[in-house]
Amino acid sequence: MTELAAGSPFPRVIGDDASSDGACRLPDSELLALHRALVLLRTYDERSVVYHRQGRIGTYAIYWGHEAIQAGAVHALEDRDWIFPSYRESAVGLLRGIPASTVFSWWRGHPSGWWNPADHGVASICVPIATQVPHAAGFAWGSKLRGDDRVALVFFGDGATSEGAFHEGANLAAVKKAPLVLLCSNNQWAISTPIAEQSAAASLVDKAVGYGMPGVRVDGTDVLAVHEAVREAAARARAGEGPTFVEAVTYRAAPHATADDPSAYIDHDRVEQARRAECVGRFEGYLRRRGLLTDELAEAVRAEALEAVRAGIVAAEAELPGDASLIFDHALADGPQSFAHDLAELRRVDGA
Ligand SMILES: Cc1ncc(C[n+]2csc(CCOP(=O)(O)OP(=O)(O)O)c2C)c(N)n1
Ligand SMILES: [Mg+2]
Repeated sequence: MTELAAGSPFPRVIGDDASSDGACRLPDSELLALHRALVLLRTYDERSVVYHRQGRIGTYAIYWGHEAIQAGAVHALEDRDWIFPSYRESAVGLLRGIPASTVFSWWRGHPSGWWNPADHGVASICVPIATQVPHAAGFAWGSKLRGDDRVALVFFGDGATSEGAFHEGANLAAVKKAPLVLLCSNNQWAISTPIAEQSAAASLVDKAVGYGMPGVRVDGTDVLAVHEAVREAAARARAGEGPTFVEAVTYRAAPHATADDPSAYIDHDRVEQARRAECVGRFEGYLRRRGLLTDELAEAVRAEALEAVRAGIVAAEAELPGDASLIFDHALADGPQSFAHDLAELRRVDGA
């Protein structure tokens, strides 16, 4: 079995030291905004694992190490553009103003965890693998037909590229020249299935050729490389040139989710290596080399994020239990009569 070699044989901006850092055209204010975004995502993720262990949220899909892909991509979009997340990007809405309490409520299975996608340009989180890809392709095509200049960006994993829904969405978007960015977070694992058993392609980005769209592969631990790749892809989309496949390569440094024990299948050395080269610390090193980050500022950013996240879990826990009827109310516009029987049964069994 071959895995992608450790290291970064593909474009990156953040080097190991000042002499290997590449050029970056972002203003200092944007670099610091990216840093706040990374720290907020990291803090949300780390606290979520604690809250899960305390029984305060349900099963949780950890994204530790994916923050550079998520923050780099969101910051490369315009506010009017739409984001289509999978469960791995459950908290990406925090970067668009969705309160932490809402995302915690989602993981608590509470109705206050639902949001209106139009409010923040963030679609509902999709758990069935790759189903968000055709949603995003359809949205992007609609945006083109209406001429409203909105790009869609869809997040999905390496495993998702094996799904029919990925193929259908990517193919339709390319044929219709829809303004779509297909962003693959290649963490090299689909639960316990390694990339080598997932695809025989030399790299996932090679799939772009078959759909007739450009593909670009970047180091997913380099927030600036991701930002640049997505910015260029979004510009192409906006210019009417259709979708782009961006493969952001990382290595899953945490369990698939809180219910997973990867010790039976993962390469522990690679995990250690990935944890040492993790994306938030890498970017902080870059900012320090550029004289933009001090210990005091780093501490203040962390404290602000922690406060937002702590307030979020407290607010989520303060919600009254949702009424069981909501399960049925939001399933179908015009539900079958059996729903009434099912609800009565639910109330009887659960006392709900
Ligand atoms: C249609 C469908 N099949 C199977 C599953 C079970 N499942 C949950 S996560 C996962 C792995 C997905 O891997 P990948 O696309 O690489 O995303 P990652 O979890 O690594 O972010 C699978 C198979 C599912 N959620 N949906
Ligand atoms: Mg994966």
